[in-house]
Amino acid sequence: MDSPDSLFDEGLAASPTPSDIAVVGDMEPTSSCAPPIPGLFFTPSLLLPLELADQITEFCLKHYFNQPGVNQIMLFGAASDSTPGLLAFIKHQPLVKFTPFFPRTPTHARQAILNLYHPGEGITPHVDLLKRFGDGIVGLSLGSSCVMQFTRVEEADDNVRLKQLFLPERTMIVLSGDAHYAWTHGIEKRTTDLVGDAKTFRIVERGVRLSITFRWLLASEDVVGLEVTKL
Ligand SMILES: O=C(O)CCC(=O)C(=O)O
Repeated sequence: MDSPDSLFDEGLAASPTPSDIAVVGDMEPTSSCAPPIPGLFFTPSLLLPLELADQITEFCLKHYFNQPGVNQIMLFGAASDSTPGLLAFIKHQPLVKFTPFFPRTPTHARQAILNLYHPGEGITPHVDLLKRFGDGIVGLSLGSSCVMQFTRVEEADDNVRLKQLFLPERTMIVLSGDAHYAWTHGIEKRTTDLVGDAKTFRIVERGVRLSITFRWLLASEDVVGLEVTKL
């Protein structure tokens, strides 16, 4: 969000002081280079145009998150060639060729989950419902950055195998294959993230983050509404 209250820019500390480091405790700096997980596609330089990002964020806040306590909305859309606004942008991004999200002849309904996170909030590591969604999800970060964490399903308790990726606002991530099914993804509840490498890093304050995650539904799943086209 490009609001005067956004903490994204003001939160950058050029060189963290020892007390900054104490504040972030045991966090490890995270880079915005995708960790080597098969099926994870991320290009940090690929940004949603600012105007489109602001427009979508404003629309969602006004129409979907206009009551206290609401932090998740699900939208559904029937199989269609129609790709308005946001979907039109996504459709033309090279990353999307790694998912069957835009087949030549659309036959599957689509779903968008909108999640709103305030600083300090996150999402428990999970694998998406296997029986409901097809492979290949597309996620967008709007309004604020965050660090997404990935853990191999069969080693879910082993922090050594934890991989992390810094998702700046307006970036897009694609999870397919192993990244979608053999790894959990989640966001730790934090108000700050440590970004960079072990020698050069900065502290980034989290602001209010809206994520939009697009999935497509398997044939057996019913379509519950048609609203996804409003994005
Ligand atoms: O906020 C995000 O980027 C992730 C959302 C997510 O994993 C979900 O809704 O299942």
